[in-house]
Order: sequence, then structure tokens, then C-alpha cells
Amino acid sequence: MPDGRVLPLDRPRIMGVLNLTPDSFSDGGRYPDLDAAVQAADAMLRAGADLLDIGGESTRPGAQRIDVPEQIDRTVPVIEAILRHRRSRDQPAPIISIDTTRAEVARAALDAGASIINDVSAGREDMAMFALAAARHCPLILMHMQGEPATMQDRPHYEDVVEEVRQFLVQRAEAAEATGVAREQIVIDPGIGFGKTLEHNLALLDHLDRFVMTGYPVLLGASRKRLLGTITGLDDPAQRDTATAAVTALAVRQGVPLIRVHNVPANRQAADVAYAISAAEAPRRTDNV
Ligand code: HH2
Repeated sequence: MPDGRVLPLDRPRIMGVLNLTPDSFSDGGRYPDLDAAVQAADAMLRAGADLLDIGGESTRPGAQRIDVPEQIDRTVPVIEAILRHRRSRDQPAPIISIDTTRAEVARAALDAGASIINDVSAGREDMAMFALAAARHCPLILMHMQGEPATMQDRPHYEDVVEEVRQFLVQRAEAAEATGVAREQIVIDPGIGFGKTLEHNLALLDHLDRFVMTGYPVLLGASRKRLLGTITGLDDPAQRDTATAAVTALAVRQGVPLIRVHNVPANRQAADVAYAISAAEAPRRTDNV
């Protein structure tokens, strides 16, 4: 990471989601002021989050686009406040990733103390993103999405979803490497719910090991997503944490080291139990980002 820290991925890491958006599907509008966001971040870290993902634009199906200055206004003061708060208590600075498709937002967040870029467009929306990640030596999360948020759930189509998503991610990773991003800084993510039907999502969740086999660390973000509502019949996303924890355990069993979730305690437990079972049977990978 830019400050020289590493996040060892020899055991599963939990990324807590902090959406600073009024319209996010699950936690939108929960943080009316800086203090509320700082308290939420603190609670996630105390519950065992290894890093925080902060975003100022919702990517739920049909979400409205948020321009660069507004994304910066939403995220940078919160990043600064979290770091200030931790410093004032002599606690270590948390690892923060910025969830944005715009390089200017990512740059402002990195300047404020974030150290990972989470780009759900995998560098396709802003050509400057790869160069920024290369220049700052920061981990870069590349996610698959078919279409764009406004229209992505209008009849998504694949011949072989697992293979197409895998190939896309490897190609984007190679493009990032060609721009100077170090291979060991790249994380890939199949993008659960981004231009995918229930069947597509289930196929991906059943074959996460195929992504793990690429050699890039894998991140999974299935937390509270609609597929879990469809399966369980639970309309309220906040009710889907048990279903999310089940997915977390299965993902960890397939070798996924990074899990993006809203409910940290439940998923910390699920990941730790699944990992203990896996560790009992096989030696693990020891990559870092
Ligand atoms: N999912 C969301 C947002 N960012 N980033 C990655 N890498 N992977 C994901 O699966 C992913 C993501 C959508 O979830 P959420 O942030 O909770 O909702 P919203 O986009 O409505 O803010």
C-alpha cells in the first residue's frame, strides 16, 4: 500500500461497507453527519473489520450518477474524520478503500488517507484510473459488470457466465499491469448482482474457485444483495445478514480471501469458522496486497 503497509491474505479479511449515499440499497442515508459515520466505522473495526470501503455513489440498479465534486464532498471529510478520531485515541489508522469509478475521486481519497481503490468499472469508466493506481502503488480492485448500473438488469445475457466473467477480469488485470500496476496489487471481483440474473449469480458463487485459480486475490460482494432476497423471500435488505453469512462461509471455503459486507460481526464469525475448517485440511496461500 502507499504507506508501505501490507494486508496479508493468508486468512480471510473482512471489508466493512460505509456507504455515504442517500440512495444505497441497504444502508443509504444512515449517516446524517460526520460523527455518525465515524461511530459506524469504529463499530465495524471493533467488530473485526480488517478494512473499510467508503463510497459516495450508489451502484444499485437504476441508481443516479453522482458527479466528482459531490463524491469528493461525501467521502473525503469522512475519511479524514475517521483517521483523526483514531489518532486522537492512539489507535492504528484503519485501511480504507475508496469505492469509485472516477480517478479524481480516488486521488482525493488517497490524499486524505485511503490506500486502496475499488473500481466497479474495472478501469473502463475513467482511463486515468490505472495510471493513478500505478503511480500511487496502491491495491486496485477490478470488478466485473455487464452494462452499466442504470440498465444492467435489463436482460443480462451470457453463453457461459463463469468463463466470460473470468476472462474479462483477467483481461482487465492484464491491461492494468500493462499500465504499470504491479500484479500483486490487483484484486479481482466477479461483481455479484451487476448485470446478472439469479442463475448467473448462483453459477458464479458455485465456481468462485475458478477465479481463485487465476492467481489474483478475489473479493466477493454479495452482502444483502437482491439474489438473497429472492432466495429467502426477505424483502428488507437488512434482514439478509444470515443469508449473507452463509455465502461468506462458502466463499471462504473456495479460497476467497476478501469479503465485502455490511454486517461485520456475523460475517467475521462465518469467515473465521469456514477458514478454520479449510486450514485444518490444507495449507493456505500466503499472498499479500
Ligand atoms: N457492490 C456494491 C458496491 N461496490 N464493490 C465491489 N468491489 N464489489 C461489489 O460487489 C460491490 C462494490 C453494491 O453494494 P452497496 O455498496 O451496498 O450498495 P450501493 O451500490 O447501492 O451503494
